[in-house]
Amino acid sequence: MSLPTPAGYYALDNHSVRTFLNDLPGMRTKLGGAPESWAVEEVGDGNLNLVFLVDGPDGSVCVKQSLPYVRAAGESWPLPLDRAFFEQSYYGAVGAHVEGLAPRFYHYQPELYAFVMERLSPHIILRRGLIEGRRYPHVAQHVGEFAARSTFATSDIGATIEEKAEWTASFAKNTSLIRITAEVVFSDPLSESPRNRWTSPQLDGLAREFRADSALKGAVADFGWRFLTSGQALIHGDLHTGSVMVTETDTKVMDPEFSFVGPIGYDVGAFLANLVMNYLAQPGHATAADDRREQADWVLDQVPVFWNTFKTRFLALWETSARGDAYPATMFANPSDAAVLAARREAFLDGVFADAVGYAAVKTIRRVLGFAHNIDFEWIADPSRRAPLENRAAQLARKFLLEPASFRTPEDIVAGARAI
Ligand code: ADP
Ligand code: SR1
Ligand code: MG
Repeated sequence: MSLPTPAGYYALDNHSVRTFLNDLPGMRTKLGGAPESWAVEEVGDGNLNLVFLVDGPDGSVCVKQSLPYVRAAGESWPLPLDRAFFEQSYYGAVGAHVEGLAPRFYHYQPELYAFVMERLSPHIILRRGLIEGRRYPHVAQHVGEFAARSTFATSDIGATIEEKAEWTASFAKNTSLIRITAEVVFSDPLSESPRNRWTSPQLDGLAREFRADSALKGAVADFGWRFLTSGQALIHGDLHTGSVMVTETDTKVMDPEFSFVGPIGYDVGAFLANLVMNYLAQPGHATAADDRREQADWVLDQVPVFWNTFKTRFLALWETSARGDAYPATMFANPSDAAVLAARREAFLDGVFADAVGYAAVKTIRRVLGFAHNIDFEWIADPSRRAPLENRAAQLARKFLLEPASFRTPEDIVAGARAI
């Protein structure tokens, strides 16, 4: 049963979304014409929400609304509506820092748990583009830039104690989605959970073996603890390739409903993991005309591009825009302090990288053995072709977790992915 909904809430449909927008003067002007003339399509293909694209003669918008349950599971998995509040709060908190890299935000309607944003067009979801064999020359740099700017600006290096406390307190209430992550990403996949699924029977042995691997479970649990307790910055919380929309030249990061003050490496690791999974899945999308080897190589090459952009931009912001209370400039005012501060900055970024590798591993295992899989693998229709590729991803993830000393640089990740 889905949860009782508060007064004033109703789930929008293709008809009522017109009335909703027509009653918002700014939106009526933006779309132009009469509501009956607007083209409306519900395109939600995510796990949780309704998403409407509305096109009028003068413009377009996108409306996203929470449902009182997990869309991918149906009403048997109730879910509070407040994720829309946190998604729009995230845009409010980081929007100015990630100008051009996220959709423009227009309006939040609290009682409907719905908001209106820029309709991205002709953008498509990055994951789909990569599966189709397309390349996006700027995307790894753009997402690295987004991750650096959003996390730096909301960390104790880029923001004051008082500012960060506001985000920490407010986003700590995003408990429904923090719980979903704690369960479906960290604990379920290596437990006996009725929500888990995998390519069966091919991967039955893998699922059993992973659930019996105490060392692996210990490592995942350590990262689960860090996820819940490392309040380093306001993070997106779900920064996979399905949360990025692209054209050849433009990149927009969207869907930040899982945001909260957590570990920076969780965002970085999410994107890394999804590049590596796409790389490993490419042979499953090969055709007689295209063996996908070049595409796979290109995707894997984006791992260092993404990390190096993130690191360079984070360090540059630290140099120019540190106004927070951690590593305060006043404490490192002597010229002789410079080398120590530079070493501390390097060590901090090394720590983010080590975290990212661990989170990447956890997020890979959940896509093979947990509730929510990704289309990189799911769209390989033949299970006997899909299973070995998923198995490779899981084995690589196990190495990331159990042999962390072997994965200290993005080149180590590239080498590990090629070798698996
Ligand atoms: P969920 O939170 O349920 O995962 P998403 O935010 O991922 O939903 O959105 C689902 C789909 O809606 C995306 O895959 C994308 O195709 C489409 N979409 C979402 N936001 C926009 C937007 N601003 N412009 C155009 N399409 C969008
Ligand atoms: C129950 S929802 C599972 C997943 O969907 C979202 O995209 C997040 O990745 C979440 O973990
Ligand atoms: Mg979502």
